[in-house]
This record gives sequence, C-alpha cells and structure tokens, in this order.
Amino acid sequence: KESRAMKFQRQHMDPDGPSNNSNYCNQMMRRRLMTEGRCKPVNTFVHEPLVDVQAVCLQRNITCKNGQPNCHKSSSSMKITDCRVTSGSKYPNCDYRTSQKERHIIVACEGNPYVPVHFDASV
Ligand code: 5FA
Repeated sequence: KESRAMKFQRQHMDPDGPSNNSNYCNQMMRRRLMTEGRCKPVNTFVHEPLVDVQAVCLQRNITCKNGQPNCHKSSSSMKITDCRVTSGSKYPNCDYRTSQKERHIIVACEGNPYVPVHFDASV
C-alpha cells in the first residue's frame, strides 16, 4: 500500500518542473492520478529538491488549518504551481487553471522519520 509520505510525493512533488505551459495542471493532475473517481479540486506542486521540502518538517512549527499542531512553514519561499479546477470542468474531463508562484509552503509532517504527509497552504 502507498504510504502517506509516498502519497505526498505523488501529489505534491515535481522537482524538475514545471514545463512552462498552461496545460501543466491538466497533464500533471491526470498523470499523478488525481482525476480518478473525481477531479481533485485544488492541488499544489512544489518545484524544489525533495530534501529541501523534507527539511521543512524541521522548520517553524505552526498550527494547521484543521487545528492539529503538526504543521511547518518553510523559512524560504519555494517555486510552486497551484492547480484549481475550472468552473466549467466536468468529470471525467478535468480542466484546471495553472498558476506559477513563489511562496512559503506549509506542510503537515508525521512519523519517524518525520516527513511531509499533507500540503496545508502557501503564504
Ligand atoms: N490533513 C489535514 N490536516 C492534517 C494534519 N495536520 N496532519 C496530517 N494530515 C492532515 O485535506 C484533507 C486531508 O488532509 C485528509 O486526508 C487529512 O488527513 C489531511 P482536504 O484539503 O480537506 O482534502 P483534499 O481533497 O485536498 O485532500 P486529499 O487528497 O483527501 O488528502 P491528502 O492528505 O491525501 O492530500 P493533501 O496533501 O492534498 O491534503
């Protein structure tokens, strides 16, 4: 079974990206299996080395959106792409808007080793 840490990498890590095109989210949301059963409404990909994203679990500890205490905010801003389903998108033809940004990321971390398991926000 896929671990939560592996699921985070599948859903949120694209260190070599982004390919500079407006179809990025349409392609990546499908390729990373977030358009199976439903169109996942919003998702962020991070374009930084995995070790740098894992290191966020050692950076500033903050409260998550759900009230749990295990979120961490990156000390540096990171290259990200936000994917948001368009209002006209109809499953199974999932259509996304692609927005590239540079933001501090907030991830939830769990386990031993203590690694990212959920993408909470970017600020
Ligand atoms: N989740 C939320 N806060 C968490 C925390 N502090 N520690 C660990 N996990 C936390 O996200 C709900 C999901 O986020 C649940 O799985 C919850 O365990 C986790 P959502 O934004 O309400 O839904 P979603 O559709 O964006 O996310 P899913 O694909 O269901 O959730 P994933 O956790 O697999 O992916 P995510 O990284 O996008 O959250």
